[in-house]
Amino acid sequence: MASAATSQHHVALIDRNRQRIVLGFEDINRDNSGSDRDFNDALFFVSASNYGAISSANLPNLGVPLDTDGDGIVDTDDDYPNDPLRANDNFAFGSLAFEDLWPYQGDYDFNDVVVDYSANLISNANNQLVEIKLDYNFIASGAHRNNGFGVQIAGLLPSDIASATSPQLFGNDIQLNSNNTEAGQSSAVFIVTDQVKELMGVSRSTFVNTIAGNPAVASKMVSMQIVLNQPISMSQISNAPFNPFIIVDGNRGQEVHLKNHAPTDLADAKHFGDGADRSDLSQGISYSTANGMPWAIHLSGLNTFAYPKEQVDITEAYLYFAAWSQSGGTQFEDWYVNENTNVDGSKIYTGN
Ligand SMILES: [Ca+2]
Ligand SMILES: [Ca+2]
Ligand SMILES: [Ca+2]
Ligand SMILES: [Ca+2]
Repeated sequence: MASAATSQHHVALIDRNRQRIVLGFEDINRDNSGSDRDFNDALFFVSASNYGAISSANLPNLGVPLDTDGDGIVDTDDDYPNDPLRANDNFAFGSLAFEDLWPYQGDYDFNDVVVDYSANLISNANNQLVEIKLDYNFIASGAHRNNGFGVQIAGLLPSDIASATSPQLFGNDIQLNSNNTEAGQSSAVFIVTDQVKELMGVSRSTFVNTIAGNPAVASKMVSMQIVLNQPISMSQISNAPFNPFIIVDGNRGQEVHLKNHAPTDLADAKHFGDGADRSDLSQGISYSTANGMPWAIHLSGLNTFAYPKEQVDITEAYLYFAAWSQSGGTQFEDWYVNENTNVDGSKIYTGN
């Protein structure tokens, strides 16, 4: 006869992932040296047509971490524990600033559109992309013009998109497909708004948050949800912010992109090479002056670029901006970090 401590020869465990009870038996007296006490000499499971009817509160867990949605990612690692199609958030954020007089350098104040972004690339249990969430927070628009803003995601076709949030449109210049991608584009393009100033609730003639002492205008957030028809490899698309651009003053063909980012299919090619622009699209060179100066900048991981005051040339506010640009971004990478020696604070917009 086994002692009280060793009399048990049967265990009942709950397998919450498969929604059943597992019964295990040890078939040799546990006080006998021949007993390996592995409790697997006979295994049964008990299932019920209504799992919720089983009282399992007192049953130990089988030892397998809980995976409620059964997608193979345990709950503690699953950002969407109740959604088998989604598993992980992949966040990136930064700030974008545009100069709108391309192909001319203009006043070069880089505050004609200033917009912060947060991107979330949502992947499934196979690390494939299933959805993109984009938040754009419009900060400033110091311009005579009412510019628009959009983003091309190279690697995604318009037909890859199941649905996208409707853009904030105020005019009639933008044509959309039924899934809210822009019509006439070979890559997926999402217009966020055609008129930043209308979006921010100000008149066309208002310079938004660039002139010291003028009334501040609240920033305006636009959230975009882009759902794919089928999961795709994460490597099929580039990293955020993808290929953002402004549309200048309702002229759909007039786009301004980050340096060496391609124009979309709807960009008017006739201005490449005009003014200060020395684009050579066949060489992948675009929106660049002869010495490598851009018309748009992206600062990864930064919340709101401290942009110049209205009509202040960025090279006078940030003393190493030109050297950074002309080096192709390899030197003075911290040109925008305020260390007193590289920034003229009197030329940065602070609201007053
Ligand atoms: Ca899961
Ligand atoms: Ca999940
Ligand atoms: Ca400007
Ligand atoms: Ca400006």
